[in-house]
Amino acid sequence: MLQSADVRNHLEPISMRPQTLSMKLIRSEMEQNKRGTMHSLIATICTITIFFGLSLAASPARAKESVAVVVVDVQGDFTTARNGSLAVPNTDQSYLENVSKVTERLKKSGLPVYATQDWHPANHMSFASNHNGKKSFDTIKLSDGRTQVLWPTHCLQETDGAKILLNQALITKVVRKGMDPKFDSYSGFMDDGGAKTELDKALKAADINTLIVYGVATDYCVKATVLDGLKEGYNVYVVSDLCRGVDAEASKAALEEMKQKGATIWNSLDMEKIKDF
Ligand code: VGL
Ligand code: ZN
Repeated sequence: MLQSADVRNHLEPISMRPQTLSMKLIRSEMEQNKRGTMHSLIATICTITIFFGLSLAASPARAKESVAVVVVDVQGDFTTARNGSLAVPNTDQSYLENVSKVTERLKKSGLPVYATQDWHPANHMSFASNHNGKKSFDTIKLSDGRTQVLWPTHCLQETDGAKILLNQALITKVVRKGMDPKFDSYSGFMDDGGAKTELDKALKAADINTLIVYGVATDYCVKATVLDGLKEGYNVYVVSDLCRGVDAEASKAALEEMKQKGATIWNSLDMEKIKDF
């Protein structure tokens, strides 16, 4: 015979069922609400992800270019326009006007313009006059095995021939090189002894990661500056119709080497190409 307590014990689970059910219903409703919230949260996250994914796809996944112009050694002594002592072929007045016109356009578009300047003391090792029995364009072997071309005296500090032939107002900063009599310095970044100029520091301080380079001479200072720029990690664009070389064949080979090593060679400057830099 069942005692009332036993009955209660026996029945209690049953009597609780309706309550449990309704609680379960409430709970499942709450869970559905929670799930709803979760769903809209996931949907939002998806939307944001897709949006950013698409905008990343639209602009390639690379750091935005911060661009500077580097005009290499556009100085009197390197030009026929000024009867320079080391005049590079085809550097007449129309070349200078073209360089000025394009540089002005770039400057007006907001880009800083760095101009390198060959700036030698009279006792510079690259001058033929400082080597007994040697004449201009002879070569000598240096003690470390490198070959050095001997040049006519050029770009002597404080002389007209050393002047940069660009409107001063266009130039953000002049970077001088070749002041150490012991080392030549074709590169705007450093001399042959490895001593750095101010260029890299100035560009880094201005957060520049991309260079547009042109000037003289294609086969010497432009080449060396471009190759060092690539080594330093810059994206480098060379505007070949604004470059002039000492030797035509060597200049062609120099442009090829710049390209091989990662520079982009533009035949001419197209402002359209740089508008989304
Ligand atoms: C350069 C020879 C000697 C140049 C400078 O600017 O390319 N060439 N010094
Ligand atoms: Zn020089």
